[in-house]
Amino acid sequence: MKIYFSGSIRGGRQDAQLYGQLIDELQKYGTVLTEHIGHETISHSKTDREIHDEDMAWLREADIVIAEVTTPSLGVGYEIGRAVEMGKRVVCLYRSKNGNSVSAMIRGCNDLTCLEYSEFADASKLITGVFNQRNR
Ligand code: 6K6
Repeated sequence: MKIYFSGSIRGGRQDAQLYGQLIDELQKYGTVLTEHIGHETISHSKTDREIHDEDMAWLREADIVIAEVTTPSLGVGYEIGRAVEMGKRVVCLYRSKNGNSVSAMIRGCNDLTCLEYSEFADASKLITGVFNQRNR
């Protein structure tokens, strides 16, 4: 199982540590193609074109996309939209904090699943459910 984990980079890195925990959890179920999203520092050595093309290749290769969408990010929204168009299974995880809510274009999309959680332990249970379920 190839898993594409999507999480904010230029949208803000306040949840970077949590992304790392989620990626560790996802590695129990398959290969996470985008492990770097959970690293404390992300390399600046590639051009934007190289980043885009490399990420799109991984997205095409993935069996499932798991996106953490609490921190709004243009790149994450773009990846979700492209993945939906590719017919991938897409699961968005989010925390409702400070009254902030996820975009209606994500929560209102019938072709993906949005799951709310509070703590990492809850997210871990949701992930178990996602991978124990054959269909969306
Ligand atoms: C490094 C430091 C600052 O910007 C970078 C760029 N590096 C990236 N490397 C790999 N993937 C990236 C990078 N920038 C964006 N992405 C992709 O977009 C990832 O797959 C994320 O899921 C998503 C984040 O988008 P933004 O808009 O928050 O950056």
